[in-house]
Amino acid sequence: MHDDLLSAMRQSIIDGDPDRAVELARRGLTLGIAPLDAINRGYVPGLDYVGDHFGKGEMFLPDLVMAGEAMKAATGVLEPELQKAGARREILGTVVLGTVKGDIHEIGKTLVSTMLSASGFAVDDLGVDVPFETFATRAREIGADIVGVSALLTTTMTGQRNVVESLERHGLRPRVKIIVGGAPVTRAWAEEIGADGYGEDAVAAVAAAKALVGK
Ligand code: B12
Repeated sequence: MHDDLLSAMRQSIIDGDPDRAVELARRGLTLGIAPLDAINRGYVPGLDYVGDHFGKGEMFLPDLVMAGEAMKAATGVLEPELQKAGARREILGTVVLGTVKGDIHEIGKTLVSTMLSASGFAVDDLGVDVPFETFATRAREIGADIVGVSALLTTTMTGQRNVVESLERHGLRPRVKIIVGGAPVTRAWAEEIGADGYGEDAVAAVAAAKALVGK
């Protein structure tokens, strides 16, 4: 169902066309496509295509930048819809979330943030390129239950280990739990660095967070 629309969404990312991506997102909502389906089955395959071709040297940095801009434009339309589901719920827990230092990838982290709030978590989103220590200082300040660390580069995922160590140094472990994610991150990596949870996508991130607060 809606295969043509989903493949047009994918193409709008490959073309790096924010206006088209927004128009298709609005059309998707009108047709009753679930926002998360539009993201995961429409737009993300476009990002994967651009990422693969960039990796092979067949697409270039401007293509990556424009694909990212188109994706942000589409999620700008879809995320408020995801958010609505979370209105007026009991708070399940507080999460400090960010993309680790040296890394400016924000799309997946922001999607995780939206899905966590839509599921009843209070989320303090620190943004991107977040210094290791900031996760710990913020978690202490607001009495967070969980710290979530995103990394999209093999060179920055090692920073997730620094965040775990920083929380230990601040005496916040094991009370404050840590979840990690991002394209190169695996469950095995999460275990190796001593994180408590891992999520391969935003839905799994919510499941991991709920398990850690016992819900
Ligand atoms: C868009 C994009 C960009 C955009 C980002 C725009 C933005 N505003 O975010 C821009 C142009 C800035 C960019 C820059 C670069 N990029 Co880039 N980028 C991508 C691309 C195509 C898509 C990433 C994305 O948004 N995916 C969609 C989201 C929804 O998925 P996600 O991020 O994986 O997030 C999901 C899960 O991972 C998980 N998750 C994410 N975070 C968290 C956190 C927690 C706690 C949990 C539980 C779960 C979780 O849930 C999310 C939602 O489902 C990827 C390729 C790819 N397919 O991943 C390359 C990619 C990540 N980039 C890459 C590279 C090399 C770069 C650059 C170094 C390029 C350069 N030469 O400058 C720079 C690095 C800049 C920096 N210092 O960070 C490489 C990384 C290679 C590697 N192994 O390290 C990739 C894989 C492309 C490739 N094949 O070569 N990039």
